[in-house]
Amino acid sequence: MSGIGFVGEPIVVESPNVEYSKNEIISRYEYRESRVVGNRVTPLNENLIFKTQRQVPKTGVLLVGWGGNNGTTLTAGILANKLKTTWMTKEGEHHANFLGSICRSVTMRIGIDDNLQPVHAPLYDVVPMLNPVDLEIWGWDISSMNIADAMVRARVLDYDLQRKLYPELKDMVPWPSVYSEDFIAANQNDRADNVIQGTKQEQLQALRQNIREFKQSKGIENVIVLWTANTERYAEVREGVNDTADNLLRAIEANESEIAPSTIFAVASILEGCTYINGSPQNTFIPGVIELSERHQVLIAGDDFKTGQTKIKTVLSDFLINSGLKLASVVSYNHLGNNDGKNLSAPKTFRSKEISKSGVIDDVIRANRLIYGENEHPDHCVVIKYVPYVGDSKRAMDEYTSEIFMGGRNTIVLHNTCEDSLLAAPIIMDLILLAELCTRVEIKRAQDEEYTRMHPVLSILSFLLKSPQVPSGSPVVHSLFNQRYSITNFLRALVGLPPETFMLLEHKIP
Ligand code: NAI
Ligand code: DG6
Repeated sequence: MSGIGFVGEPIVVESPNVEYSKNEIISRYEYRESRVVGNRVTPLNENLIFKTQRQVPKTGVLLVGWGGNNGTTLTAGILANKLKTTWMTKEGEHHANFLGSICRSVTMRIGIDDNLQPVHAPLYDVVPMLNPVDLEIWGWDISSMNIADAMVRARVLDYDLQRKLYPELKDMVPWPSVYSEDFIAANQNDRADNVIQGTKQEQLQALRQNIREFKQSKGIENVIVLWTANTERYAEVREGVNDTADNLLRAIEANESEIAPSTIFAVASILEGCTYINGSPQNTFIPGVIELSERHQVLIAGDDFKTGQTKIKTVLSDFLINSGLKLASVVSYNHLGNNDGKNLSAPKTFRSKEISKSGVIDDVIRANRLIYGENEHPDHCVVIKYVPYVGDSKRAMDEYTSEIFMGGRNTIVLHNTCEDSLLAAPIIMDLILLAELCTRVEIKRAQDEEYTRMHPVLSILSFLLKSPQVPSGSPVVHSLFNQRYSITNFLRALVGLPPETFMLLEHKIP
């Protein structure tokens, strides 16, 4: 019998390298790399031990920008799954689902069966993961509109679904937030009726108090703070202001103008020991914030959710260049009519998005010195236009031109139409679920006494982010499949399984 097998329950690895106890999974893992000096390549092995807590703590997420399209769509989507809501459209009855989430809708190969055929399992059955319907959600917004009306304002979900969820969401009212007109587009001003007054230090204290009260009132053990508010302009990195953790804390006390609202949120979150995720492109993680996260050993991840166009771009550029074709020009147009598009119509906020969207093919280019000279790079142009009529239904048009064999040209044109927030919401959920898992993982070298938490900068979440933050000195990987296998291989490592190699040697030895 042949066919792809599927395990529909939590997997248990039987190996001398893995121990399952009531509370922990301990995995002994041989990490293999090769050191290259000139043309000499030496294989290296390092023995590591992972320890994963099996009990998922009660977890809450605080969304900054809760009343926006992403925030309301995520909240409504998780609630609809929890309530198993069904709704009608002209196509018939729909059921809540988690399509678009790698944690809930993707399987990974875990081995082979007796017939040497692959067997797959859901990611959430490899190690214990938070079930999204158990997540407590709350947040802040500069707009005081309750989440039910904000969902209606977003014009993302079907009418009948909105109607069914409205009563459940109408009493959820975002907390007032930190607002600075200088950091987002002026066209957002009329939304800002829910703002914390006072100095930056007072704002920081108010946010910290919100986090503490959320924890206490709902009995939450682990809080994650996630920015899905408007894209800000880049903050200037100034010596003595935001270049070190101490300077940043002093600058907040001194009410310095160049401290962005998102940075105040990141600082509040870190000081409260809460993982902070940045879903927008701005440079929230200025050096002072990164140093603070390292000092407090609090996890951070960013920047900018990776939904449609950029995912395709990283796949296509990888496909073209790693097929030996010379990608020479990439032109990406977007138009959209939601509030994100409105905010991005200002040059300073557009610039943040342009930087984030433009860097995503750099690593695949630099890895190939056969095709590209040292400073050579394809033309790469990113255009975003605000067209209110299309609402959340973003249009992305891309043209890829490559040089092929013997002077030929290969041009690929794509047109993608999709509700932006329906792509973003499951990605936000995955960021929360994977970040939560990372708070339960500790690691050490076999010879070390003590375990440590993972490096606070969570590069493992790169699959979900356009412009991944990585630990200082670590390479940034944009290739989508490499990013995905870095997640699934990491999960395999937590239960003592070797990385996926795709070699299928069991079928190649006569
Ligand atoms: P949105 O404009 O609908 O929502 C943003 C919300 O943030 C609004 O409700 C606004 O009132 C609020 N806000 C603005 N400044 C705030 C502050 N200082 N504190 C608290 N709330 C504040 O935008 P949407 O579509 O939800 O996107 C959110 C962010 O996610 C944007 O930065 C966008 O660029 C980014 N993003 C969105 C993607 C998508 O596919 N939808 C993908 C990648 C990134
Ligand atoms: C215009 O592109 C609006 C943006 O907020 C994007 O929709 C968002 O960044 C998603 O971009 P991408 O490239 O991941 O589809």
